[in-house]
Amino acid sequence: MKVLIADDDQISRMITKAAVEQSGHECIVAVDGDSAWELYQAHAPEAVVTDLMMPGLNGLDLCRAIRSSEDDNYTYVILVTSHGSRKDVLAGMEAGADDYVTKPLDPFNLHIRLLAAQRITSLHSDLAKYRTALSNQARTDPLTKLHNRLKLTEDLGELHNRGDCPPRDYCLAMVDVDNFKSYNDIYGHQAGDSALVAIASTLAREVRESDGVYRFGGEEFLLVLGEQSEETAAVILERVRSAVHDLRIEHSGDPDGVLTISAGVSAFTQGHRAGAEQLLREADLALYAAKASGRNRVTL
Ligand code: GH3
Ligand code: MG
Ligand code: MG
Ligand code: MG
Repeated sequence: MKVLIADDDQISRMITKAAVEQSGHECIVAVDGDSAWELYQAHAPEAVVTDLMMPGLNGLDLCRAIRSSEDDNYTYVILVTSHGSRKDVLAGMEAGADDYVTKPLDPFNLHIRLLAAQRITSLHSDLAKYRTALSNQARTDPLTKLHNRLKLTEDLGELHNRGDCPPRDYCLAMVDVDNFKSYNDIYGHQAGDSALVAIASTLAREVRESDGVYRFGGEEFLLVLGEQSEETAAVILERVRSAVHDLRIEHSGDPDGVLTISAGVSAFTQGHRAGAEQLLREADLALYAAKASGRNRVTL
């Protein structure tokens, strides 16, 4: 572990440092509470061994500062206190410390506490990884590996709620596979799944890394194209439509003989500041028009 030691007394500092190093850990040493706080922020140590009484920021202040700044990483805090000061220990634990050792410091005593520190911080880091993995999974469509509707709702919310700044111009494109029910009927559900995967990766390939590609529902996808005019978005969607056509996935139930998509585009501009819900409705209406006028096309 990376262990931060904070003590204003030079002899105590040396004794603690020797003990921590003897336990096999890397040391960062601070001569008072304020520099400890700075070093903590710069180095993100897994554990802190801190004296209670220090000029400026004391051990309790340091504990509180650490606890209120933590997000996913947990820092294990051990207080070094004088003998017999129960009140100090209680205050320290209430401020967020995990454990304490008394002066004069017994290296063995500190060693066994650092073992516990290692176990607890490693548990916390496993938990954080697990949380991240779960959160990603909840936002990913298992079939196509695209982002799902939950992630779309969050991303659109973020676009529209950027403090005082109005959202930048962007476009939405609602994409729907043509005559897909009959594709399933003719070729089977498994072939349908494979076709959706192929179409999904084509959509992702044809737009920029910074654009959003989501599986909206069954055979519907949504594209979020950042900083694009509606006309440019239509050009991009035309390229996407053509790329899906060029996959040449045979579909005997479709007039084109291959699987195709239709798309409806809507735009958020400074002149038309509709909310996300409204833009989704507009894209859906445009998609409906694309379907009504013959499919395999893009409509604004
Ligand atoms: P249109 O051109 O008007 O969009 O016709 P369509 O047949 O594509 O539209 P409809 O909404 O009638 O049918 C959608 C089909 O998509 C029905 C459903 O079984 C299929 N579908 C939805 N999700 C999946 C999926 O995950 N896998 C497979 N294989 N099929 C799916
Ligand atoms: Mg002191
Ligand atoms: Mg549909
Ligand atoms: Mg369809």
